[in-house]
Amino acid sequence: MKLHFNPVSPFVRKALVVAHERGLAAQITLLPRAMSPVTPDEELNRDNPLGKIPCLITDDGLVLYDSRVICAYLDSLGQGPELIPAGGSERWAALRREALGDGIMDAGVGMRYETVLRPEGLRWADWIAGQKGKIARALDALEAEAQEVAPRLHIGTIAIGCALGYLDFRFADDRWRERRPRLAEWFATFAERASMRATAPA
Ligand SMILES: N[C@@H](CCC(=O)N[C@@H](CS)C(=O)NCC(=O)O)C(=O)O
Repeated sequence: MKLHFNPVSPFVRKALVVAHERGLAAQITLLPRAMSPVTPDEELNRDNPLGKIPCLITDDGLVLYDSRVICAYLDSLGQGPELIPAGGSERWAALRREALGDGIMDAGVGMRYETVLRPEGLRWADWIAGQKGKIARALDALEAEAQEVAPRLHIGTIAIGCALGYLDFRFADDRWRERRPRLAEWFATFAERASMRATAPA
């Protein structure tokens, strides 16, 4: 398998954590990409018309995007307990938490583009404040349910772990841990997993 990748993308990290947890990481060749919404990469665009990473090319020649599809594919291969629960309330709780983690990453990546890529005179403070509000509310919701989040490794906890890792990497000054001690405690343990250590943003 081949993966269009960048080591600082939280969505790529999510796919790679799943690959590590399923014992598949060694089967993936990484194809480094350094594109952005304003500096497209033609090779990536040929595989993913949306121009986004992660994008996986399977050994059968299937091209898969986005991270949710790739994670579901990797979960269908590999070994050990499945990361996407097959059914029941556990499935919907895991998928909902995946959406929450992905949403934090979407808001964070969007803010990063707004502050780094967009020319200074065109930046929009209200839009950035709106994204910060999404992240703050999502973190508060996770703090409120931290006890339930903790016990099981699944796609939801992986997405949340990658989202918190991205906040530490790009927005450390925002100090998300303040007022969220239970989530911070959960993440301190989760971040020590071998899969998380192997994929930490450089
Ligand atoms: N929903 C997508 C989001 C992927 C995404 O936003 N990736 C960013 C890098 S972190 C990207 O490729 N941005 C380039 C662009 O938007 O043109 C997923 O889950 O894979």
